[in-house]
Amino acid sequence: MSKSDFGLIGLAVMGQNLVLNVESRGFQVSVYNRTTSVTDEFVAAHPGKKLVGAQSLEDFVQSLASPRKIMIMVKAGGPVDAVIESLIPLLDKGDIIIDGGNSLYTDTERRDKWLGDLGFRFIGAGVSGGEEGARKGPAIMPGGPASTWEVMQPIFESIAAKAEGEPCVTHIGPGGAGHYVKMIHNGIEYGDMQLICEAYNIFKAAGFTADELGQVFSDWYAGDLESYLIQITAEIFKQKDPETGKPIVDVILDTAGQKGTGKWTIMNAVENAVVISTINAAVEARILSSMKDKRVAASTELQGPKSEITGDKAALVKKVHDALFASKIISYAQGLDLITAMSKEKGWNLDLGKIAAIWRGGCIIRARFLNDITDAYRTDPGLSNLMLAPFFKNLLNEFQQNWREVISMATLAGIPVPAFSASLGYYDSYRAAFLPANLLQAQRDFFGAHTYERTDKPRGEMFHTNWPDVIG
Ligand code: NBP
Repeated sequence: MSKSDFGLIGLAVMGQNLVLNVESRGFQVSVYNRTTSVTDEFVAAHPGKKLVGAQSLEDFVQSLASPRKIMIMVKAGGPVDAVIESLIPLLDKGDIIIDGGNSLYTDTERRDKWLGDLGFRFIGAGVSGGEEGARKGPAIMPGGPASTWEVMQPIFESIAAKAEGEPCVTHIGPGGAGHYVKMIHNGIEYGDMQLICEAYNIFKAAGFTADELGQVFSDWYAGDLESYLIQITAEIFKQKDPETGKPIVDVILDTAGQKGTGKWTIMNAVENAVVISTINAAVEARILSSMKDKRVAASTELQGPKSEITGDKAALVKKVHDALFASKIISYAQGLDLITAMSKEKGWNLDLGKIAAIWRGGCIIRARFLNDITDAYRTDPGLSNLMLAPFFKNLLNEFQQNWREVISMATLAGIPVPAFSASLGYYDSYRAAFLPANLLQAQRDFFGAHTYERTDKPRGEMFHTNWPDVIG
């Protein structure tokens, strides 16, 4: 039998679909899974396809053409190291290992050095799009040496989604840059999802039925809010539970799960002193949602207004559209700001125009307005914040009245809108020539002699006041 062009280890949902995608582009693919019955079942389920199922890692490695191109698609963390360790004795120098899972970028940096020192080539590639994306075309964010990317480019470009005729894959940067950008993608995804949920909660308080909500989101999908997440939300509202006949959304328990990427994004933002308040609010909203028992108990203890919104439904749809769109711009602005900061910190020289361009297809955050984000960074690669690009500046100005009204309305009705509020708080703080940090500096100087700068003296010159003694 001829040697395979590509090998994949880890035949869970992502691995299986990626293999079928690669095979469908004309490549022969070898596959291996720790639990070998999974390999057998997978190969047997796809007769006539150019698949080689291996029972041992040795057979798997031997079945691959040189230089070997091996993608690992296993659970992030220890399993990735375990697979790499068992592969190392079987490989030749120059072989390429690609980690396609959601690995923490610092793990990718460590593996990049580890494998590089041993003479192997390593790519840490973020893959987005879930099961369907993996099968039909994901967005791929590969990081590693440019020379290794060039070897992988034909396969990656053939399996990636296409947007405006361009493949949704590009060489992101060295080392852990690919997994880093995937992590921020996921942070933005958290923000997007939470904002949609807050819009839903307002509509729910205004008495919208699931059918009406399905229509609102379908209409939004047909307009400027077009995105994958808006599309699936419309479908969710239309779906009925086969057991009860009720809308499925009404029988799903309101406690959200999360894996690691949202939390990692927040930790990285704190380390880089970048504000990602919308994404923070989204992660915290999931945490609060998971405290179901405490919330149910507190709901009869802590008082608040009746969560009811009245008024014209069509007018409310327009207002919430504007609040959602404005908040969404902020969520992307914050995520991209963090990428900019990290790119500087690490000397990665990341191209935000290219990153926005590959997010236009295949991935979970794909959205029509990513075309406008791409244009904004292509026009001005040094853009200091997305909000300041003329297109987005105008939109934020156009939407801000309704944005403020929706947050006020929700707040007065006691409906939590943490991500909408965090987004507006960011907008208002960012555009504030004055913030009350003068008082904060006075407090710091009072209790800790931390000193302060003065408005009437050059920056950098520090002053201290002899404050009164308040003890005793
Ligand atoms: P999982 O993350 O559920 O991992 C399951 C796979 O890992 C199985 O093939 C399992 O083999 C293998 N595995 C484990 Br667990 N420990 C192993 C070990 N010590 N040695 C060898 N293999 C081991 O699979 P997934 O949901 O397909 O995701 C794969 C990667 O892609 C993850 O990093 C995930 O975060 C990322 N990702 C997932 C999605 C998604 O929508 N699911 C989207 C984007 C990215 P076994 O069969 O023997 O247990």
